Amino acid sequence: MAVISPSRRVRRTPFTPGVEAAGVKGYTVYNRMLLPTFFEGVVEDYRHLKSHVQVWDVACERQVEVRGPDAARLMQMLTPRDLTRMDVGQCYYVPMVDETGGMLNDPVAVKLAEDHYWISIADSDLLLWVKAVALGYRLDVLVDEPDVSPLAVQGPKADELMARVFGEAVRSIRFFRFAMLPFEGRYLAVARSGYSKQGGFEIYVNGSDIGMPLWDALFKAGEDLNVRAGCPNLIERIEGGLLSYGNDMTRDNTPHEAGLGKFCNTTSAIGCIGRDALLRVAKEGPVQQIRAISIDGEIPACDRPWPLMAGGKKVGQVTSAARSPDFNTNVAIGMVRMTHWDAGTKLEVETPAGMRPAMVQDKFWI
Ligand code: THG
Repeated sequence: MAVISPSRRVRRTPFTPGVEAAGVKGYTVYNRMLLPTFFEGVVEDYRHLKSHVQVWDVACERQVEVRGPDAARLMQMLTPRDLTRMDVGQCYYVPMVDETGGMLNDPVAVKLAEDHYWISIADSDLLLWVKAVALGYRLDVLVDEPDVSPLAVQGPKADELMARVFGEAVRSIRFFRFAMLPFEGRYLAVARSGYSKQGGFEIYVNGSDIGMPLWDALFKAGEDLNVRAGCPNLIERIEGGLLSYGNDMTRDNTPHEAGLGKFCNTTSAIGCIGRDALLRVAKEGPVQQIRAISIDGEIPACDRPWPLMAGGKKVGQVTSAARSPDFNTNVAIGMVRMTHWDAGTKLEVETPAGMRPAMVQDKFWI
């Protein structure tokens, strides 16, 4: 296997020394930053994530900071989700689209104050878009990338580990809300969220200098909990239907096609970019949509879209796939045309290793 050659363009994170000491075996690049992909092995990591607790270097979930008198106005321009009821202390999963309704990113918005937000971005250069929108509309806001690096604590023992480091207050944090909790004299946003279905937290580490001290504190406190370094797990995230921007949807897709129509309030989110385009798709409905798909037989890594076929015609594509030990099938995410998207529909998927039988599922596995 080839390596990723280190250079300034591929940024290390505040936690990279810890990740390397833990024996990281695979990396990908996300927002021009290192993101671990496995430690022991994808299957070993998966089993451990579902049984114990892991600490994830997800610093590559970079923040776009929006601060100033027009912050709320800019945020509402950036997403078709209605933000009028969003309180300080809340996180919202917010699709962001261009003027055609094409998805630009699917970040988590974090409301720190009435005039202060972070946009915790997926893998696209959203900072440039946000800066350009703010400049073009002459808004009174500062838009920048702060020195904030998320560290996730995920798995069934995440509450216990976090309570030992941040105190019992973490247990009462509700899903997609955060509390400001002290670590080494600095207050950090600690949210109940994360890119797994196993439960857990994300710590928005404000200042690279406390990255390794926090990493070490979590490992010291979790020794008897069998804490390990981990990372977003391909198998578990497909089982849970967690979408990956750039893989499962791109600028070619609307949020409705991506199954994110429930996060779009096109009638109330007035003034958002892409509203007119989305009003049309919301009214008529999408002609293709994300589906959970099972695949039989041996499959390679999915590093390009695999055509989904029915009667010799292309009716969609698989964009993420992996063997699931717990569900004893290959679990996959695909975009399927309306004519073939009903649960139980039998299809064939054209993988680089050959044709494989596939079936549209009624829901994701977890
Ligand atoms: N956490 C934070 N930032 C992120 C991610 C994250 N930025 C990049 C990427 N992940 C953005 N994409 C997602 C995708 C799914 C979810 C969060 C971010 C997610 N979805 C839940 C679900 O689908 O079950 C809950 C959504 C909801 O109900 O609001 O958590 O993971 N900080």
